Amino acid sequence: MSENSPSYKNILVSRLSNSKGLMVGMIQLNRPDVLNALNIETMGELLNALEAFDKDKEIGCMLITGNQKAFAAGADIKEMASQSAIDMYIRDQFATWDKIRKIKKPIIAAASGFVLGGGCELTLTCDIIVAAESTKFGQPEIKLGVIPGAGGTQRLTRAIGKAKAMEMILTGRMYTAKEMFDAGMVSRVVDDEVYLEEAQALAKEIASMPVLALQMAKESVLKSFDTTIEGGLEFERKCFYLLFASEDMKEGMNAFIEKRKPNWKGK
Ligand code: DAK
Repeated sequence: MSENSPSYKNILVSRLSNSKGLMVGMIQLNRPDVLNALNIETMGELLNALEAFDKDKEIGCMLITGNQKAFAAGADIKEMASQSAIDMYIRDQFATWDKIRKIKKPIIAAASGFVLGGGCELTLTCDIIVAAESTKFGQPEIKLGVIPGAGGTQRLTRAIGKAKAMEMILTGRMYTAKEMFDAGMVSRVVDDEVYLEEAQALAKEIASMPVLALQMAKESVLKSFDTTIEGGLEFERKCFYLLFASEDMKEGMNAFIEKRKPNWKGK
């Protein structure tokens, strides 16, 4: 079912339903003339759509994609070029990027074509990256006289380690999907013809899981990036205990014992 809001100019929004009627919220970046360059308006629309899906009880998982030629070739250079440091500081137009990090439900990036700069950083903000074989990943900011500004130096380094992240960021070169899979950033590389179907199938599978457990699993995994092992284990245990207060936990365990399929309530 397509439900594009007329107020969105740069993204297409739709819902995909799985066999249980649970939904995936899909967002397609749609500025093909500029390889989906992420201008401020597009990022605002993306954030709005993600936040709406995050609050929507029917949605269990979200998917962000672009088109065959580009997931996104970075932040919009033409929009950025004339800005002063103080303009950027005062307007804080990039604050939308921080808010994407706060989305509770899992987000899958279905990547293809160019995934560069802010585009690459956007995939790193997602929770799982499925990439078409011919996808090209890169952090070319160095060639523009800057550095990654939306988490690339931090999330990429955590995803693929210091040596490879340094090479990518210091050279600005492009890397294949297979290289990024081998490096541990991409979870799955698939044929160009089917990358979107594969990503959608994965999103539907995830959307069929109990949503509170999905959210707490996501939160716990992300916690591992900014805490000690002790702190992380403690956080995980509290989430585990907390889920015993959910109806879905009772349903999941009873369904197992009664040898039937669970019927999730999302509470
Ligand atoms: N911005 C604006 N326009 C872009 C663009 C971009 N990033 N990338 C491509 N385009 C436009 C081109 O200008 C061209 O427009 P016209 O000339 O037709 O008007 C059209 O898209 C087609 O591009 P090309 O003609 O260049 O296509 P090619 O196939 O020849 O080349 C390319 C494809 C991807 C190799 C090339 O377009 C390219 O190098 N693009 C720029 C890639 C890049 O440098 N990306 C990094 C941008 S910096 C932050 C958040 C985010 C960021 C920073 C801070 N905060 C939260 C603080 C992110 C920064 C960046 O991403």
